[in-house]
Amino acid sequence: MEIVRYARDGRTEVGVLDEGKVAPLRWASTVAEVLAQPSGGLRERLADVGPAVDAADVVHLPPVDGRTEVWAAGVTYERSRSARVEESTKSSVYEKVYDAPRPELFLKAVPWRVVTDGEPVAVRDDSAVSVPEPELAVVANRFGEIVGYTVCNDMSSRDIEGENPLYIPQAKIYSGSCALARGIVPAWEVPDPLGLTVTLRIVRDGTVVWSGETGTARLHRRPEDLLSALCHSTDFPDGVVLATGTGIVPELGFALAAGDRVDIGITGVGTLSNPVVRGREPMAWLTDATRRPDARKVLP
Ligand code: DO4
Ligand code: MG
Repeated sequence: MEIVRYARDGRTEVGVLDEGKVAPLRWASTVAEVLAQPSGGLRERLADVGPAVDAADVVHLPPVDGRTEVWAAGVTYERSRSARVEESTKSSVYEKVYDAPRPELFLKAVPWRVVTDGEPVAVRDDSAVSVPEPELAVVANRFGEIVGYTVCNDMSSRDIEGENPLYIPQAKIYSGSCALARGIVPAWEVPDPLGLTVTLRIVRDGTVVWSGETGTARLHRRPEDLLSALCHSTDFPDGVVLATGTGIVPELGFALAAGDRVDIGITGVGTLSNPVVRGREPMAWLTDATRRPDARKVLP
């Protein structure tokens, strides 16, 4: 079962996807409203739905809206630590943060800038070495309780970040840099979040040109500790999505190219597949919902 946001007959709804059918929640029309609820009783509230339709008859939208922010943690796997040390002119900051009590956390995206499965992700046109970062993301409500999980692609410009860590916001936050799977899997359906397999495949001209795999067992920090650090001094009235960091980073010689496809999977949580474009212009549709790639199917 997944909490999904979708468009149908010109309306945006929030509902539950189960066995190929989508049913709208009777009591909420935004994910933000769902995440403003306490976790107690959520299971029962997710059963309070209207008539279901075939999932094929709706257009899935990213599972975030309103004031829900997407944040990300960094250097939470040994592979990420070693990759930053290799790419950066300031390697010591990454070595220090890996074991420091305070984790690295950064704002990744606001809802309108998030894309979902099937929509393009982008590499900056001033970056020569960009990569996808497949990450387990926790979804928390306004009370800081983990209510679900999803898949995040934290697209990153390695060369820009590597030049100077102060460039991280530019390397990480731009149009097309954040993709989330189309659904949020409720926490009770992911009993062992530290026992998941994460896979990444990059397809170019029909051939897999890079692939990798890791497990969330290798996370160096507990997701609840990352969330607690994030919520320490910040309120999230409509909840927050927190990507927990990548354990898969291609070697420095590899760079994503326009036309590639990025396929990510996390067992029990979901999949995310996105074509890659280059530059800002091919992502201009983000600023205007009527220009979403699938908009024709959902607008009146
Ligand atoms: O320190 C830079 C960010 C690293 C990151 O995004 C990750 O480890 O996933
Ligand atoms: Mg990352």
